[in-house]
Amino acid sequence: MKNMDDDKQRQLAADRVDPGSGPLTTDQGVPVDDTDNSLKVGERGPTLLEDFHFREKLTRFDHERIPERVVHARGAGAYGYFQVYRSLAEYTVADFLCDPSLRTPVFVRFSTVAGSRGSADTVRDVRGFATKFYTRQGNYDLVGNNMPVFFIQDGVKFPDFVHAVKPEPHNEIPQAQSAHDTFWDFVQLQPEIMHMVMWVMSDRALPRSYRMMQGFGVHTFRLVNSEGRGTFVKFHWRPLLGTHSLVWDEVLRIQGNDPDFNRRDLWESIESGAYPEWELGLQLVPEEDEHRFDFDLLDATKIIPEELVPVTPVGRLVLDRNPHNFFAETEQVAFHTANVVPGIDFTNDPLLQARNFSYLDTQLIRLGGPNFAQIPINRPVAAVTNNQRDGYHQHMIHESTTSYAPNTISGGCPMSGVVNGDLRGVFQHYQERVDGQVIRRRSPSFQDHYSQATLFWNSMAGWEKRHIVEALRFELGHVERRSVKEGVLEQLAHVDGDLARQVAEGLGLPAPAVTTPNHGRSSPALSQANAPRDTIATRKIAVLAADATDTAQAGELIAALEEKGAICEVIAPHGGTVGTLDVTRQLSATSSVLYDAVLLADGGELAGNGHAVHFVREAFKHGKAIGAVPRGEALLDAAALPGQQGVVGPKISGDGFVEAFAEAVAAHRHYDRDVDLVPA
Ligand code: HDE
Repeated sequence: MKNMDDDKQRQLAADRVDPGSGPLTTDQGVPVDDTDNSLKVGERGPTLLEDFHFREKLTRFDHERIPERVVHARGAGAYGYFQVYRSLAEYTVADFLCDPSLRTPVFVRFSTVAGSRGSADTVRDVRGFATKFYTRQGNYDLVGNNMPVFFIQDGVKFPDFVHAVKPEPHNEIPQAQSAHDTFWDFVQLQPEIMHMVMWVMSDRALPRSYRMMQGFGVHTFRLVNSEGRGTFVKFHWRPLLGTHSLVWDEVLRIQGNDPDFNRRDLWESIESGAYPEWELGLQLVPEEDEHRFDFDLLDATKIIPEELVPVTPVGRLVLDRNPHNFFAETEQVAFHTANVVPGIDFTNDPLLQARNFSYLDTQLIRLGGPNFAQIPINRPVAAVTNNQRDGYHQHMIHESTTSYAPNTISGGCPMSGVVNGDLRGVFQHYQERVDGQVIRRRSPSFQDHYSQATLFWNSMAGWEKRHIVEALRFELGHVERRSVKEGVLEQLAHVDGDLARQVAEGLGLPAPAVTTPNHGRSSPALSQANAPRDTIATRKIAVLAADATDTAQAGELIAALEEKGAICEVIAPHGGTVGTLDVTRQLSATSSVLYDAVLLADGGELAGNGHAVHFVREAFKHGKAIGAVPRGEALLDAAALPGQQGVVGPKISGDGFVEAFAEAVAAHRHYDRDVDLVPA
């Protein structure tokens, strides 16, 4: 069911305008006779200043851009709803978490971090996962990432970190990449980054789709119930489609083939009715257990291993509606970690504290003044009543004669929401006792920078470890200064000696002499190898066909795979049709990297087609499932693949083939193939 009529959509409807078929007018509503020629003295003469339409049109154009976000500039968003499974009143008074019958409207924006607005989607980077809940008690923003930890512990380091990872200041190179000297120089000097470096060098930084990645609130937050009791909480989003990644070589090629890969994927899936879904999970820690762990809950470079505190599923998020206008909605949406509602509060995590300053501050410059909460996408569905007036772009016409409190002239309005001492429904800050010396220092409980980086490494499957080593070799291979590489190797040696040695070997540098012994602990929940792989829903399968293809048979296979939720596209040497099948794209105009799997519906002609052979080899190199009907055997032979892992057919057919192929596709990637020999 499309969520057309929630409170937020009803509110937005009043702001949506359709220029329709009316006459062209100026911004003042004056009809314009001609927008193709400026007003001139004679047909070849100078343009006149009095041409107000021409001046307005150019002025508006000159002012079309607002500053892009200083980080997370590139993104894509969608509307949907959140619904809790059961009341969480035991932990929180947040209305939207206590009423299972309530669907709270949301807007979610996914993003990359380092690149500019126009950078490619598939880069090695963290992904933002920011959710605005339009609750009846006001807007709540959960501004998270697809990785559960962060680069730094204290917000005062954020400008340093961002300056280091962004393009270098002298030549603004490289775009949307961490593979350069300044980032790794920062890494070698700031060991708290090492846990996050492990995540960013892993496949988590290459999500197959925004719809197939986890989300995390990162910080420890606090839920507060009606008795004022606090419970520490970590927020987790889990995608129903599973957590899946691309491979590095593929990522590089997608950047050229489709720089909008993730954005398009989100848009198309929602347009087609395949609404992405996540489950919200909570890790709950009673206040009295604050010091139970060998790390500090306030340290955003640490996870709470799921084996210590399980993730309890509490609700679901569904995205079911694309925005109507990218700028008005996705670009102007303004998230802020301090947008909380009664029942959700902060902790003293020094990173979170800094964010609570930074997000409001950044919107003032980005959106041009203090009234940005009145922009339709940002406006709460809850009533806004206060004495804040004036400033750039005030859209409301406040009619009261007073704008101060207390007052008698307006009967004391707007007045505190506390009626007869009843505090329910108003935001009350959690009452925490804090004592301490005013001091500019990091807590000793924040000093262990390596144990969880090692935990992450130990938890990886063999192929995940291989990918991390390859990623580090690539990144450090792009660093020019030997001293920086050596400094990073020394840091890696504190995570795991073998890891440091493998990276050093690739770089042709000596392995660090001093290594820290590995503690040997692991957390299986961290490995993507342990994530469910039980569906082919929305996986894109390229069906390679040609004029001689038995299209009746291919059509049946396509129908059977689509029945399981896959999306099949027919790729052929030419456009138009082959037999009874419509060709989605001709071979020379597409690439295997845009698909999750390949079905060889024909061989003969295709076996002699370089594009087709390359397509199959490249898909194999990237670990994708390959299915071949008997007629496809010649193409399979021409591709000369070294190995059969994830290759189905051509000897089996019918239902057995469909089931076996679907299983291979659901596995997502077959990483243990020997691909070094594949010339693609
Ligand atoms: Fe952000 N971050 N951040 N960040 N962040 C911004 O806000 C900042 C941090 C995250 O789709 C900015 O509106 C500081 C952690 C997301 O619009 C800015 C610190 C996490 C988005 C800002 C952090 C995030 C942002 C830029 C360290 C994961 C995109 C434009 C103290 C939990 C939201 C803007 C969107 C955006 C500051 C650290 C996630 C400048 C100072 C940790 C998903 O305000």
